[in-house]
Amino acid sequence: MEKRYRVCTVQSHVVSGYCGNKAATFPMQLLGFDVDILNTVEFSNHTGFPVFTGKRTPPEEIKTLIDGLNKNGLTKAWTHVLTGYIGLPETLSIIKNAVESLKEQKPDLIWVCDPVMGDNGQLYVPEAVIPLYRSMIGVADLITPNLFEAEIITDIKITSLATAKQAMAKMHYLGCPNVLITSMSLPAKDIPNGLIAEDNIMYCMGSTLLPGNAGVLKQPTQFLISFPRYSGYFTGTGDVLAAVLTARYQHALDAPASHTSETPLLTATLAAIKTLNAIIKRTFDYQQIHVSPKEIFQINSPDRLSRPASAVHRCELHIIQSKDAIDTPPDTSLVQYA
Ligand code: PLP
Ligand code: PXL
Repeated sequence: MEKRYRVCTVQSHVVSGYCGNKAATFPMQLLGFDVDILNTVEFSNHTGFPVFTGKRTPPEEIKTLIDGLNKNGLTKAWTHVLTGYIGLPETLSIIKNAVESLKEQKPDLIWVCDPVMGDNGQLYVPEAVIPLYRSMIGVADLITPNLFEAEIITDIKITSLATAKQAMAKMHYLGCPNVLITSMSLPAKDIPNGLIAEDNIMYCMGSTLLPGNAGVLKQPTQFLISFPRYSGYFTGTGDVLAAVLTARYQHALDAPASHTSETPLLTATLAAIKTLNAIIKRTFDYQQIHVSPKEIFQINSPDRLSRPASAVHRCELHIIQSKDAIDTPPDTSLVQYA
């Protein structure tokens, strides 16, 4: 019988556009998952617009919803939990406790945790969230920090391949068996042979260290993948990546790559990046025609009020239009160093 998967996704909701749960739901449904949606905020639109209205869900409301689900036994139906932007430390604690207690009943529940805290040196959650994430990483099966988040979690400044590897080791030490740093740049001297070193290229780095191996000092299995960086304005890319990765990771566990020693994390990451790349490329092509360079410049301004809302709107990710690329990742060759 075909296996059934049901994921609870805990992230933002926006009425208009695609980030958080709005970006994660359709791809996971398309990839065969039933999706239970828990919204941590309900905003008019993403926060890159000049204005956003709405509210965060108070932590006690999240607790009430989980209590209701528990009473009907509905949380037991979850095979996966995906968490993204949560924001409030109290909510994060509630989610951590819920996942921990579910895992006691159901040890094979998979938690994919995107520890959303900030980007490009800027923290957009209260500082109290930082130690909480550190303490919960040992409960997660797969974490997807961006470069800044990996630095905050590990207290290691990542400026090279060596420091990236140290940070990976620390996140394994904190207890997470699978880590994917979703986007980073590297100094040219560190780029392995065969990988492209150019300004418009970024890297993601993955590492797997299964807990059983830790005691025998086994080396983690690591990989580095390069992908093109497009000069436009994109919001929700990290959310799509984590969602597609969640589904693809399960698919990789169900059908392990038999011909190679490829880890499920690598198989899943290759598929997820091919899909995300196609979504970004399609969005980029649209922006090239419909958003002027001046508007892109204005949108990237730190002063949100000077951003033209209509242009920000024209930058939304083309997720629905990319359903073919979600279903079947395009056969683009990704340069990969393992
Ligand atoms: N991964 C890929 C393949 C991307 O193209 C991008 C954005 O362009 C990201 C990840 C973004 O990751 P994050 O938003 O987590 O920094
Ligand atoms: O994509 C991350 C994200 C999550 N939630 C909200 C956002 C964004 C990005 O702008 O605005 C509300």
